[in-house]
Amino acid sequence: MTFVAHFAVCYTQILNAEAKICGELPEFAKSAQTLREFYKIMLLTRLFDQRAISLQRTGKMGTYAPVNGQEAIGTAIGHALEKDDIFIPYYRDYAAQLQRGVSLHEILAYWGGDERGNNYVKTCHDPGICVPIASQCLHAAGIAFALKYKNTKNIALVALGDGATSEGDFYEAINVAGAWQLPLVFVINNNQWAISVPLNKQTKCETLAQKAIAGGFTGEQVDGNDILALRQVIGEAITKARQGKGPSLIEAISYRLSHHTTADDATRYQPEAEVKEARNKEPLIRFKQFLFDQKILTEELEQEIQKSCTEEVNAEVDKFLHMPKPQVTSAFDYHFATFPDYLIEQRATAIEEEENNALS
Ligand SMILES: Cc1ncc(C[n+]2csc(CCOP(=O)(O)OP(=O)(O)O)c2C)c(N)n1
Repeated sequence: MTFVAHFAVCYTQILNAEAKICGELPEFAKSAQTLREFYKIMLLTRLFDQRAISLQRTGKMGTYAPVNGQEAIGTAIGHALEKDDIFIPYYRDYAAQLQRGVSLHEILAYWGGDERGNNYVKTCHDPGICVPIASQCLHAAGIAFALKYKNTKNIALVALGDGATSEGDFYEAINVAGAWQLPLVFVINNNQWAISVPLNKQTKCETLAQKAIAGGFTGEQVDGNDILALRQVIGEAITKARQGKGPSLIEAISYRLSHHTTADDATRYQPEAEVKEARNKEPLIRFKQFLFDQKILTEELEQEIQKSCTEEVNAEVDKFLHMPKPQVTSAFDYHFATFPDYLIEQRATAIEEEENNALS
């Protein structure tokens, strides 16, 4: 017997859980301004997340998917992409979306069931949040194909969870990305859980990164709590795609330090000891410690950043709470180019009922 092929999956960490540098410091990490920007985005996302949960708990917004503990992934994605690239998000990508120009009040509107939350005023070429698991991978493959076909230098980046890698849509996208050498980067937020299904029940694979190998391209792991490693690895994959060298897959190892959504109770299935350990590894605390150690942050500067993030969140929440009521027809108008008869009828009934309610 002879071996006909060899594969390897590598793992990158630059800033470890003890906030110590354990890898080569990338060029971008030499800019104090860039590092403060990372911190600000991660903090803004965390504060936003807390407010969004409060809005749901007080009946002012619908079900919401928190991102606590996974802020570094979106921060790196948003920072690494160029404006004209296309980001195809799933529902834990607020940190990336806000850097793309999506307003926080638009995200709140989305979770409030308001169609205007899908209509990004400043970032209209990025698709909206995708909840049907893994379907966004195929949208991303189509988008990446179009970018290549049109000979642009832009790339597509799609985000997904660990559970999504068990879906047929994911495997089909991986296959086509490799076969057609698409300018596409897959970023998996491996937060160890798909609602209540732990990773060891999701797959027998040693890594999720290795799933790319079946598509004929590289998959690698990165510490998903390490903003420096994430920015480096995602940046390299984007450059590779932009140079016409094909797709990549990145598995970012994180932990979901929250309920799956506000409709879930993770304390019923996440082991306490595991959560405690994950809290010690979370991205914001270690990065803050690193910035203080490097004297890039001081107490005063940190408080300034806290204040400006809090003000931004307050202003966006205010905007969301004061949005004019959506048209009742918005529940119908964006699903079909041509309405089926039954929806024409339902739409007319909805308008009539709204008018009657206004009169009574
Ligand atoms: C096609 C499809 N099947 C099932 C669901 C129900 N569902 C919502 S979230 C979720 C788990 C997804 O887990 P994962 O991909 O790991 O992402 P995470 O939520 O952990 O970030 C499931 C099964 C769905 N939204 N879409």
